[in-house]
Amino acid sequence: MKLPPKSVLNETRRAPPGWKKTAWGTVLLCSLPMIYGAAPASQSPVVAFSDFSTAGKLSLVENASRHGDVLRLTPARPMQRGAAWFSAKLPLGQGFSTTFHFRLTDQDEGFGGADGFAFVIQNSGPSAIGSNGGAAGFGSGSDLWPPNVPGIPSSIAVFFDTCQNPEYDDPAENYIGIYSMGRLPNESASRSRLARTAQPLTANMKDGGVHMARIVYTPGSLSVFLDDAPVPALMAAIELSKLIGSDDAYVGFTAATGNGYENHDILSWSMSLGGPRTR
Ligand SMILES: [Ca+2]
Repeated sequence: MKLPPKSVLNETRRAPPGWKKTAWGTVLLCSLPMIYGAAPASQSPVVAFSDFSTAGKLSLVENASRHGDVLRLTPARPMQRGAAWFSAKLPLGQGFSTTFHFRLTDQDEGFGGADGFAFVIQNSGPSAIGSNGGAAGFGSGSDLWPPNVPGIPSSIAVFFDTCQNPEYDDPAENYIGIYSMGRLPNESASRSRLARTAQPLTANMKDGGVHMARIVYTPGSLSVFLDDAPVPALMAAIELSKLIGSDDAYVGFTAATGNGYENHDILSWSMSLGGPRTR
């Protein structure tokens, strides 16, 4: 499979002022001002699910479903994959902020839960989905892992990975990574990993408790916050239109299971659009 043009990868991996690229990702230099406080304007949310007791404008794909008042991306069964997309493209070019709560439960005994879920921005369509197992519903299937289906082209995935796959060079069974192959089918592998969290994460994402994530895009950078931490867990230099071909995109979630499994539940989801402000 061809890699994206080198200029694209170099562009997305270049650290902006105040940040430094390291072996594990891009980090904020501690001695510099708290520029990560910039976040999109507080406008009326364009996505607002306080729970999922009603379907709203969601496109549910494969094994994703509403389960009571939660969005269950996959049930805790082997070989599942699911996606849920907001049914209209959103104009993301001026920035966005999205917050969601998630809970991962009923882990299998052998793997202790797998494979995780992703918040995905994509320019492919409202029925897009990738492979199962470690591909987490956004990536291409491994040569070692049927079904060998392609990942979602023109996508960026913030992957909350809960299973360490040696074939993908995963650093742990509990980390967050940002993945894109540009216009090509995405992968959950090391060559598509633009950034990942330092290890270990303070939070155990598959402890069965409710966790909160916030993802902030300002043109040129994407930051990911976990739970109530005041600083981002990770950040990557990203220009949406250069990676996925447009500033207008579908947004939503994917998840998958393989031999290991767990319930991947989203409990709430909101998203606002707009330009930078100081929070
Ligand atoms: Ca993995």
